[in-house]
Formats: sequence, structure tokens, C-alpha cells
Amino acid sequence: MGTAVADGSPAPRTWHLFCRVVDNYGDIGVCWRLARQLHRQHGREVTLWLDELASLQALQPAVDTTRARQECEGVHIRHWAAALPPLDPTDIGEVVIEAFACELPAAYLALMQATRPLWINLEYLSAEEWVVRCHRAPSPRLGLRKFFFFPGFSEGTGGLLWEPEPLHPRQAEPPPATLLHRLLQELEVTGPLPATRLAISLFAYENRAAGELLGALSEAPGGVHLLVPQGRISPAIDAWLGEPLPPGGSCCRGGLTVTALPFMTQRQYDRLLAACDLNFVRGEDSFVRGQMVARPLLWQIYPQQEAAHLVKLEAFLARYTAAMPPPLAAIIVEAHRCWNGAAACRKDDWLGLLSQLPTWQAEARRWQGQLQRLGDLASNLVAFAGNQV
Ligand code: TRH
Repeated sequence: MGTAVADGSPAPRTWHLFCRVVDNYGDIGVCWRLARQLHRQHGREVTLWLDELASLQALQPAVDTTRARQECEGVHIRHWAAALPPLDPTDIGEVVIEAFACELPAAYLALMQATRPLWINLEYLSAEEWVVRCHRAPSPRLGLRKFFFFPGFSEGTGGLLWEPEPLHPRQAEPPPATLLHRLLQELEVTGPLPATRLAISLFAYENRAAGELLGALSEAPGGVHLLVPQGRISPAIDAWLGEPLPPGGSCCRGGLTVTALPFMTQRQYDRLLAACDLNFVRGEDSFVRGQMVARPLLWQIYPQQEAAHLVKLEAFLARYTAAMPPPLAAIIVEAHRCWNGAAACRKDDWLGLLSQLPTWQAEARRWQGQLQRLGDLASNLVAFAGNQV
């Protein structure tokens, strides 16, 4: 086992993360953020084993999809190919994180039986009550110490992924409008852009409520600038506009300007979230980030069979709105049900939601503070691993 590392916290030092891309970008989005943070913030030597390098390249273009081994932002990246190259015990981390029960490769597992690392199954995020009971529960396998580790929203969970403090203190953050202007320049979005009151980002799966939402936004008092990264929602946007909108292009309907954005790096997308007044987010990683930038958000949960996701959605909404003024809570709950296909959407509901944004903004900040008190997931993992050695 290693010795104390950069931040003075206890060993172990070498951490290996295994990530299998199931679909979309959430699995690697979470793993990449965690890998970077374990290295940057905790000085751990981190190796990310990943089956689809192209998914990471979408988030971090410096990644080379042709290289089986490389280093990026201080993280060692190894291609988790169907057949791994010969491994020896020095290839095994002292902590092995199996993300989202991705099933470690047999050759690696065999060596783990010799080196006996700490094995952690990092689970998906859920606001349901049972998570507290399962968090850190032992689940020994093959004679090895294996534990479940659950991110979460309450005491007794692993908390969420966020960076407690930048390593290089930044100057005071510019106002959101400046952040957005700079980001759009960087993305080469040059068209005539509106000087509107509200900036809204839209990252979503296919969604039958999209047309109704856009109709409402086009009638919002003061105007809306809707920013849509290219993705699964884009065809619905084009259909509503009646014309294809290429990345970088903008189009107006009533008081609504829609700008199509290219798919950005993860850091750029984080900046978009921080720059908008309201963010439509999805899956897990954008959902978490949307909360940690302390902005109002509307979550499209990853759909599951037999509507299992709606139970998870309600569990989140109950926690998220518990301390909010009841009228605001009711509007937020209804809008989420609507955006997730569990209730009918009406234009007036969307307009009512927009009128609540100033109050919601204050609540988003309070919620962020509440989550921060749980500590951050990477630090909680490091502390947990330190206690196991
Ligand atoms: O892409 P997602 O829907 O991801 C998932 C996966 O479907 C996964 O299988 C599922 O289990 C999980 O959700 C719950 O949404 P998510 O989690 O928000 O991940 C998107 C990532 O993409 C996130 O890290 C932000 C990043 N991103 C960019 O880097 N650039 C962009 O332009 C955008 C829009 C997102």
C-alpha cells in the first residue's frame, strides 16, 4: 500500500476505474469527472479503463481513439478492449472502482485475487430511501473486500460529484451574461443574438412535450434565448421550427431565439450550465452538475422499463422541493411530471414556471448549499478507502 499523498489524506494511492459505455455520455461523463478529480484534487494516480474511447473524445477532444494507452489531464487512460494485453500484478490498482456494475474483465479479476485491492462498486444516483441502507454495504466476492458506494442527496450517502475548491483560485466569476457571450464566441456562434432576459439551455432525449414547450417560450414576456447542444432532441426542434438548424445557427419565432450549439467539451458544457437562467438536463451527470452550479433545472430522467424511472423522479422531487414555498414546489413538480411524460403539458404551466424563476434561483442556491454539506463524492470515496486500509 502507498503512503500519505498530496492532500495529507491516507493511502491508498493507485486507483483504477472501470467504465463501460452503455449508451449516451452519462457513464463516461461521471467516470471522467471522478477520475480527474481523484487525480487533481487528491493526488491519486488514476487509471481509467474505458471500452469506448470515442465517447470520452466527445467530452475531451485531446483523447486519441487510436491509442490503447495514453495520458490526458494527468489521468492514465487504457482501452478496455475485448481481449486485454497481458497484465501483471503491477497493473492492478490498490483501489478498483467498478462503475455501475460494469463487470470487471476476467484477466484483471484473476490478478486481483493475488494483489487483494479494495473493490468498490460505484452505483447510479438515486434519491430513494433505500440508498442509505445499501451505501457502503459489504458485498464480498471471490474472497475479496467489495463494497457498494452510492452517490446521493442525504446524510448517509456518498454525496455528489463537485469540486470543493478550485486548485488555482479564480478571479471573481464574471456575470452569467458575460460567461455566455464568451462561450458562444469560443463556439463560433456569431449570428445576431438577442439581448433577452432569459437564457435557457436544453439537453434532452426525444420528448413529446418539446413542441408545447417551444410554443410557450415563444410567447414568454421579455423573450427567451434557447441554447440547444446537438443531440437527440435536435430533430424535434427542427420539426417545430420547420427548418433544419445547423450547429452555430440561430432562428427566431415570436420572442424566442433558438441557437443550435455543437456538442461541446464537458468543461464548455459546464460553463453553459453556469451561464443560463434555467437548464434542461438529463441522465445523471448533467443533472448533478445542474444542481451544483446552483441554477434552476428541469430534469429528464433516463427512461426505464415499466416506468421505474418515475418512482426515482418522484423521490428526487420530494427531496428537492421539500423546503420550498408550496406554490413553487407544486409548479416544479408538475413541470417535471409533464417533461417526463407523466402529466399533460399546457402552455400556461410553462409560462407560470418562467415567472417563478427569481424565487427558484434563490432556492437553487439553498439546495446547492444543502448538498455541499454532504461533502463531495470523490473526497468521500477517498476517506472511505483510507478507512479500509
Ligand atoms: O448522456 P446521458 O443521457 O447519460 C446517461 C446514459 O444514458 C447512461 O447510460 C445512463 O445510465 C445515465 O445517463 C443515467 O446524460 P448525462 O448523464 O447528463 O451525461 C451527459 C454528459 O455529456 C455529461 O457529462 C455532460 C456531457 N456533455 C458534454 O460534454 N458536451 C455537451 O455538449 C453536452 C450537451 C453534454
